Amino acid sequence: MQRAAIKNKVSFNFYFDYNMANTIPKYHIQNVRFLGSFPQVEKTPDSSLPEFAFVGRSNVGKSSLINYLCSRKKLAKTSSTPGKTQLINLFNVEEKWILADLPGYGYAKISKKTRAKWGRMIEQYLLRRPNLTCVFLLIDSRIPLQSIDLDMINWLGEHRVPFILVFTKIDKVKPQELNNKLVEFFVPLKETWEELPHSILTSSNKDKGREELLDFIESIISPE
Ligand SMILES: Nc1nc2c(ncn2[C@@H]2O[C@H](COP(=O)(O)OP(=O)(O)OP(=O)(O)O)[C@@H](O)[C@H]2O)c(=O)[nH]1
Ligand SMILES: [Mg+2]
Repeated sequence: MQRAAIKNKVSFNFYFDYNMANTIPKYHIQNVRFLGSFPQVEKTPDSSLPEFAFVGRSNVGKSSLINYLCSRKKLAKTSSTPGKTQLINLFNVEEKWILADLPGYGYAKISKKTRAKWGRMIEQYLLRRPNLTCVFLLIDSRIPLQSIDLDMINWLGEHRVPFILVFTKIDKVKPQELNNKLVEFFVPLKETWEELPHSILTSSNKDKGREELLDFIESIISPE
């Protein structure tokens, strides 16, 4: 029910805003409560709060973005070694929404068996979590579109899971180069998608995109 109702809220507009760093943060998050780590969706606690999931390839910066959004240093465990997050980690934010940190996909250096297990965990979570409201699909802005990311984008579309794209690590790319990379990124998508997914550019290291992401969440959890 919630899914259908909220799906309409996810607009598919694509625009760039390079000037997102504000000196006074618009959002101050006071309360973040860790709800636990869960090996599969069936074990996650029921909730009627809207849930936003952070999904993406290993090492793309999911946990860093979560810490940045919540202005906490060690809420979600980060690491330069891919494969740090291995379970579904849930956090209650301000008793208003739930944030889900998921394991990364596509990490070559783990065993095939573990990779398949994580893949299943993510897929089942995305299909079966009733209060899942929107997926933030994180994409490393430094590299061209990877086939595994394209597969994920198309899979989300086919299964009608609402999502937006969140480009990470934009501090690592010069603005003009970033623009070119983004234009290239969307070329294959234009072949199959009528409208391009809504996209937000972020850098957890250089404070970019926090307000826009939180504005987006706010617009869904408290419309008007
Ligand atoms: N320069 C830069 N580095 C970043 C940024 N975000 C994350 N990183 C770095 O990228 C690496 C991976 O970050 P994580 O947040 O642990 O990535 P993850 O997607 O949670 O990784 P897994 O849990 O292993 O799937 C770390 O070394 C971070 O410091 C960013 O915005 N800019
Ligand atoms: Mg992580």
